[in-house]
Amino acid sequence: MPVYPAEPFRIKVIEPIRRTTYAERQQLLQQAGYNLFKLRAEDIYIDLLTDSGTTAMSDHQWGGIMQGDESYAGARSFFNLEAAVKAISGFKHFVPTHQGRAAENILCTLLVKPGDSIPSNSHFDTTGANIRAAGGNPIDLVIDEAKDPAKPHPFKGNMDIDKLVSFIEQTGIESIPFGMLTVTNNTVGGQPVSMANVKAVSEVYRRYGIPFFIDACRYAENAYFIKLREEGYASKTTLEIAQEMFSLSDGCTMSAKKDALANIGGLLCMNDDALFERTKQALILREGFPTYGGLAGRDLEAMARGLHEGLDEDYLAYRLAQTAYLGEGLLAAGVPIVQPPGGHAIYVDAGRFLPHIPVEQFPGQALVIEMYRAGGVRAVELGSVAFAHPDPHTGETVHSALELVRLAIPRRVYTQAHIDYVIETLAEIAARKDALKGVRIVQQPELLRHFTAEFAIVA
Ligand code: P61
Repeated sequence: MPVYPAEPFRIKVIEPIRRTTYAERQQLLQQAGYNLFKLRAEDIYIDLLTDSGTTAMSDHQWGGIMQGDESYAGARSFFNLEAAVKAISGFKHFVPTHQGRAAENILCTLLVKPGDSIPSNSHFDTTGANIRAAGGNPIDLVIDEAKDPAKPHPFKGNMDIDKLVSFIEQTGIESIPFGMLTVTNNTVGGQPVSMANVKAVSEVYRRYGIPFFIDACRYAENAYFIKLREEGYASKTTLEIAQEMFSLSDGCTMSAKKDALANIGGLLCMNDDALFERTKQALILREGFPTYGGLAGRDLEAMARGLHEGLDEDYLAYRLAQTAYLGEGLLAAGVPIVQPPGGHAIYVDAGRFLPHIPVEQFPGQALVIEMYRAGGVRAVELGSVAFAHPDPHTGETVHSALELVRLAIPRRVYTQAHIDYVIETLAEIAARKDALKGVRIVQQPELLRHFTAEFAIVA
């Protein structure tokens, strides 16, 4: 039996959740066009849609909410945030933004020209969409091991350095305004990137004079994986590991809704003085004045305090062990997952779990529908619904390499009994999985279709 880690906190405030009946869920699914983004959250029992913005904040953070300085310019809360950002990241400049994607949007608007390419280990969908919206091409160069869900690798999120070098050689540096690296690598399963890999990526980008931006949403979980798994880091603090990682780059985008333990917020950090001047202008146009960036002073305060708490090693040990507990429980129930378990989520290999459903009928979507119908559990499809796109040359649909379903764990929210309930729900589905049916898309938007597309069950 996997061991459930004891929580390094106790509960001071609770939020009731309600179990619906099977018949209610059947009807709610139909009304939602079988898209779980369209359900009302209060009709969900265990919500594993995302770990983004769903954190339970601490009493210290809630205290900061009361003390937020709401001044338009020069608020005290901004300077508290600045102190935290500088202590952890060491970057010369930063602006707050309302979310991670706003930071990506500003960076892409300022630097990407039509026809440019931005390499990364794997871009998340918002990053890819922001690059495409500016006319560029997001390029994923993750190591081959990441493409095999069953294959364990301690740093499965790594960039393939050989692929990066040949990509740069073939493309030419004129068409690569900056390069990225996502830590942890959400797209391939919340998998960490090793410090050795960050160093190698940094060395390549610097050799070619390409500015290096880290997508740092889950940098603290990544730092703790490095501490646990990489030689030479066991006695370093996660803060020291994070500082070393950031020092190898030229800037970062960050959604504060993950490892900064906040419900809203983002950051765009950089060392380049000229780029920072342009960033402030773009920020004023889109988000707000540079000392609040689209957020209330209280949000800046919650972020400042959350950034420190997110690096706490008792919390990180608990966090990663809770995720591993869910992963091991699912494996024991015969549910194939991306191995090893990631930091913020377990990714079920729906393609392998439901081999009788072809990719054109979206096995991942079929599974998330059934998880809700059977147990009121919400997860998200991260397969061909989220990632399939037309080939730029032939126009034909390129399906996702993997048909995954993500069970993301909100930080400090659910207990062992909740996690056990999720395992039991999937175990029950596993026993009758061959009867599950695929889906087809009835309507969809042009970009980021998984948020709003509607489906019908294939007869
Ligand atoms: C998530 F279904 N992630 O994982 P923002 N980079 C990375 C992210 O994971 C990320 C962002 C940038 C989310 C929220 C989400 O289609 C979806 O603060 C590695 O959300 O703008 C966000 O940060 C963007 C879920 C986003 C989705 C888009 O659940």
